[in-house]
Amino acid sequence: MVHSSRMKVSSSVFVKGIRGTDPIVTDKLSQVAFVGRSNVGKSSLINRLCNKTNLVKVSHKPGKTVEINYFLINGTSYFVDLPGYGYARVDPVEKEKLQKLIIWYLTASGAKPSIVVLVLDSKVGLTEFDQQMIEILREQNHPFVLAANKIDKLTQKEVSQKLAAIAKEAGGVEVIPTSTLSHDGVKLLLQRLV
Ligand SMILES: Nc1nc2c(ncn2[C@@H]2O[C@H](COP(=O)(O)OP(=O)(O)OP(=O)(O)O)[C@@H](O)[C@H]2O)c(=O)[nH]1
Ligand SMILES: [Mg+2]
Repeated sequence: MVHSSRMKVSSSVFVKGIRGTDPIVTDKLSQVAFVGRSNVGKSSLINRLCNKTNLVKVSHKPGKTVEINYFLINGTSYFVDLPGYGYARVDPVEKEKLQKLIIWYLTASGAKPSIVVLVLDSKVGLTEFDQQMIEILREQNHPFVLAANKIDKLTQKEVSQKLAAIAKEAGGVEVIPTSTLSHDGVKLLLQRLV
């Protein structure tokens, strides 16, 4: 990542999508990985962080991202957009495949992300799947932060309550409230990824 106190994304380019072993996984450039339940806004957050509307495809339907997508940021690091897990209405066979791909990336691929952003829907809070993901991240010693996204769906008061609950349940992990609609927290999150 760029060594500046005020990180800015001045270029972002799609490199490739992978579904398994690939040299890019152990590339020497650092990678910031975005994981979380399907439909929480991982791809939208990457677009917002990069100031683009269409770098990554997003959809109202969960299960939009089906590969591990690499984006080159400022020519110096990667944002890695992972498929989502745990959405009830996604086809079970496809769900299982995506789940395996996510677990492979985090545990067996050899990837050493400099930080993982675990994205949540702040209205939903931490699900059992998210707790399992936190366990995996801890076991694998991947540094991570939580992005509590979609805070635009909550009132100010609800945001405080939800954030406190999430922070408590996550056991002291840093929680950054974000919205890709209002842009709240996006700059803060970006600084955290430097
Ligand atoms: N209200 C609100 N909606 C959001 C926000 N961020 C994303 N969305 C919407 O949530 C839906 C899913 O967004 P995506 O970015 O595709 O979510 P994802 O986590 O990448 O989903 P998968 O690829 O299926 O894992 C889209 O309809 C987005 O417009 C937000 O901050 N607030
Ligand atoms: Mg996505």
